[in-house]
Order: sequence, then structure tokens, then C-alpha cells
Amino acid sequence: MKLLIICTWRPRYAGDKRDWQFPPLSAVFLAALCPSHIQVEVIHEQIRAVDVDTVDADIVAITSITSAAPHMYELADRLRARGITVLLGGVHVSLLPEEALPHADAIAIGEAELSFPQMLRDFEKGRLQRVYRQPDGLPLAGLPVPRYDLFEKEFSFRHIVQATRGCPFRCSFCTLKAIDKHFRVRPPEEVIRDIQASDGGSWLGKKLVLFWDDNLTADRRYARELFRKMIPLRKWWWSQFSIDVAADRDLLDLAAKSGCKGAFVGMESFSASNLLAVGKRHNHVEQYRAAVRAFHHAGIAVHAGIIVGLDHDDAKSIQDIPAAVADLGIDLPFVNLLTPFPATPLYQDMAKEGRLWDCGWELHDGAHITFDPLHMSAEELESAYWATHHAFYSVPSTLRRVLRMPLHIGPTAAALNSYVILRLMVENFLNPDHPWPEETVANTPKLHPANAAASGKIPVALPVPSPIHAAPGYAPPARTDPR
Ligand code: B12
Ligand code: SF4
Repeated sequence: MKLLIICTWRPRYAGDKRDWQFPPLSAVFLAALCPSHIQVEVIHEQIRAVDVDTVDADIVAITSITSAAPHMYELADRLRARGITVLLGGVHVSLLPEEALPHADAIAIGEAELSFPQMLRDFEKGRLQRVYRQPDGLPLAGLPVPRYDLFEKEFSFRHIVQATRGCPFRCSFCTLKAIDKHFRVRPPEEVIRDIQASDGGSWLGKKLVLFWDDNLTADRRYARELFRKMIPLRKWWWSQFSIDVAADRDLLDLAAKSGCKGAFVGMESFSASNLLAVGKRHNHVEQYRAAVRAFHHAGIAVHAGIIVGLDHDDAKSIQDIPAAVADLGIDLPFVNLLTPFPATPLYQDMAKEGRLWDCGWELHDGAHITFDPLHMSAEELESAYWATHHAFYSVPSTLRRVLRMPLHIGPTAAALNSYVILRLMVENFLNPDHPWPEETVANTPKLHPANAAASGKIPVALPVPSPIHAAPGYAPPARTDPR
């Protein structure tokens, strides 16, 4: 039997062609769950397009985030029109299963360590069900090594692992809780096994490990154990952390000793009212400076996520962000427009307030406005977003940060981070094929609560089938709860 797994991708900006940087783990992990008699191919649309007419497979599994969902449905419809069975799953399908179902032969809601192999077995036996959902919160011991060999070689950084899943916090804009509500950790020795199994390509690709975790240090006792075990590997690594970890200097030092060279922290806002409003209670603006210093002191670069368009933002407060970022010494800032993803508390609140726009999921990518801002017009928010974008990624500001970095974090971490930052800048922001988008916000129709449910964009309760039984060969051991 031939299976094709497609990881969809849509450009965020007009002119984007491909994205060579980082793949998600989703497709190669699903491939690892397949029994060995199945011939598996993986296509990441970040790298190569799918030609529906020439797909040679008995069954196709497609994964997608929200902004690529309409494209996923189009692919699925065309493949099904050719008589090919299509399975859909992943974050968007889990958020809006009833929207996805008409486009699929079967869907999986949530994680799929058990349900994906079950779907394949049912397909082979000719008894595929419509909806699969495995029990939430299954322990993560015994997961297979992802099929790293199926990553396209064009990806610059593909030395990717996941040690934990989920996050104990509950920010109102985050979709994680919709996939699985439980924070869980993997046995450290299995994480080490995956790091050693991944090829990574070039010298730097092999050296730099990316942890695709949402909050690697959420369970600090676990993080300590993992970092100690990583020291002998002599790797460099990056991951996401919540900023509260900065208070734990010993843990940061241990992270650095195990090779941590960059930490992505969701700083989100410089307004305490904004942080409170989105439930980001572990962020304290007055502690940001100390937090950045703590990371730097350990030799770890700070990559910070900033969101604009929150309800306590106005055009002036957004204008002040680049100076605040520069003043703190943040090494790599990322700015995103607030995006109300379906099924999040933020989305539900905005739907009740009648502020959501009926503008299609394509624009739910962090780079487009999809709702009525509270204290400014959409046009003002859009220009404030682009001004921040330019301020962060202009050549002078990039060079200033790159030149300052060795003073903050030492020459090795600075060289690594500068290399990647400069590449990001050149590929993404200085690319002549990459014009700034010119969409205007004025003509986008709005989604009012009265027609929102009818449009299928507000999730309604879907009857969930009873949990399926464990797949042979996968026996989940007892749960290990975080501290
Ligand atoms: C790594 C990552 C990135 C990387 C690489 C992304 C890439 N190349 O696509 C970077 C940093 C570049 C990135 C960027 C962004 N990301 Co991101 N990212 C992630 C992260 C942390 C891990 C993804 C991953 O590999 N997961 C591991 C795999 C194994 O998990 P999984 O995909 O959920 O798959 C499991 C199940 O869902 C299921 N499954 C999945 N697909 C399918 C398909 C079938 C058929 C079946 C049966 C089952 C199934 O089986 C798997 C095993 O259980 C996730 C959060 C997360 N924990 O998943 C966010 C996440 C996917 N990102 C998110 C967002 C919003 C973004 C950005 C828009 C951020 C921003 N505002 O700038 C950009 C957009 C990028 C883009 N592609 O255009 C959101 C998506 C929300 C949404 N509804 O769309 C997530 C969920 C984070 C969050 N907290 O909400 N991201
Ligand atoms: S801290 Fe990050 S990963 Fe955790 S809930 Fe908030 S946004 Fe999501």
C-alpha cells in the first residue's frame, strides 16, 4: 500500500515562494507511526508543490495549520475526485472538525499516536470510520523515532526533536489546549536517541538541534535531567521557554552547559493590562530587563515574540515597542499581529463582541488583520505593525543587534545567532521577490455573531466516538505528571 503524507504550507507574504528554514515535525512523525509494509512518501509544501494529477498513492494524509486550511481542503477535494482516500488531521482539523469532515474520508481529532495507525488498519480492511479520536493525555513514552530520512534535503535546519508536549499555562490566544490539554514529558533517553538518529545535513545542521517544544522548561526537574544527559552530546540547541524560567539561574546555566544558544520567549507585550487580559500571568513587564540579563549572563540569546493589536494597544503604544526592544537588548524580536484562532477563548470573546472578520482562514497567519481592534482603526494597526516590522528587520537595526551580541552572550553563541539572523533577514526581508503585501483592510467583510455560526466558523459540539483501543506494540506506561 502506498501512503502520501502532505504537510501543507501557504506563504505569509505576497511574493514568498518557498521556505527553506524549518519544517514542522508533524509529517515525519506520522510517517514513523506507519507499519513497515506501507510505502510512505512525505511532501512538505514549504519545499515542493503537490501535483494532484500525478499523485500515485492509495491513501493521502494531510496536515495543516489554520492559515493553510482552505488550501488543504482544496487539495483533499481534488484528490478525492480522483478516487484517492484522504485523511485529514492536525491543529486546524482538531479546532474545527465539523468544518474539515466534508472534505475527508476520515479525520483525526487531537493527537494521533493510536488513531493514525488505526485509521490505516481500518482502511486496509475496508472499514474506515469517519472520525477518530484517541484518549487525551496519553503518556509519551515509547514513541517511535521520526522518519528524519523523509525530510527534504533542502531544509537548512532539520535536526528537530520534541521532548515535551503542551504547556501548563492558558493564554487566551493559544491553540494548544485544543490539541491536548495535558502537559507531558518524554523519557530523556528517548529524546537523546532521537537527537542521535537525526542527520541534520550540513555541519551546522548537525550541530544545531531545534526543540519543537512549546515550553521546554515547564517541568524544571525534568528539564534538569534532560540537560544533564545532553551535555556529552556536545550539541548546540534552541527552544521555546516561558520567561518565568529566567528566575532560575542554575537551570539556565545548566541549559547553557548542555548547549543552549537561543531561547524563544513569548514576551508578547510591554503592557501589564494586555498581559492580564490575555491570561499571560507569568509575564511581568517590570522583570523583563532582569530576565533578558539572566539569559545573556548564561550565554543564551533571547528571541522574543511580540504581539501587536491586543486590546490595550493603540497606535502610539505600538510605536514605542522597537525602542523598548532595543533598550532591553533583545537579540531577535519577532512581531506578529494578534490572531484570533478558532476555538480559542480569544476567538469566542471576539465573536461575542461582533469583532471578527469573515476574511477566510488564509489570513489567520499572524501577518494580517482579521478583527476590529479596540483602540485604533484597522488601518492604524496595520501601519503600526508594518512600522514595527521595518524597525526590527531594517539593515541598520539588524546590524546593531548583531554587533552588540558578542558583548551579551560571547563569541560562539553570537556567531551562531548572527548567522541565522542574517540569513533570515536576507531571505525574508531583503529579498527582491518578497514585496510587502498591499492588501487593504477596508473592503474586508466582517463576520457578525448572527451569521458566524451559520458560516461554520464557530465550533459547535461534535459527537465524539468512544476512544479506540491501543494499537498493538504501543503500550502506554503509567503517566508521569510534571512537578
Ligand atoms: C515548530 C513550530 C513552528 C516553526 C516551524 C513551522 C513550520 N515550518 O510549519 C516556526 C517557528 C517557523 C513556526 C511558525 C509559525 N507558527 Co508554529 N508551531 C510550531 C510548533 C511549536 C510545533 C509543530 C510541530 O512540529 N509539532 C509536533 C507534531 C508531532 O505535532 P502535531 O502537528 O500537532 O501532530 C500531531 C497531531 O496533531 C496529529 N496530526 C497532525 N497532523 C495530522 C494529520 C493526520 C492525517 C492525522 C491522522 C493526524 C495528524 O498527529 C500528530 C501526533 O500526535 C507548534 C505547536 C505544537 N506543539 O504543535 C506551533 C503552531 C503549529 N504554530 C502556530 C502558529 C500560529 C505559527 C505562526 C503563524 C506564528 C506566528 N504568529 O508567527 C507561524 C506560521 C508558520 C507557517 N507555517 O506559516 C500555531 C498554529 C495555530 C493554528 N491554529 O494555526 C501552533 C499550534 C502554536 C500555538 N501555540 O498555537 N511554528
Ligand atoms: S505560554 Fe506559550 S505555549 Fe503556553 S499557553 Fe501561553 S502562548 Fe501557549
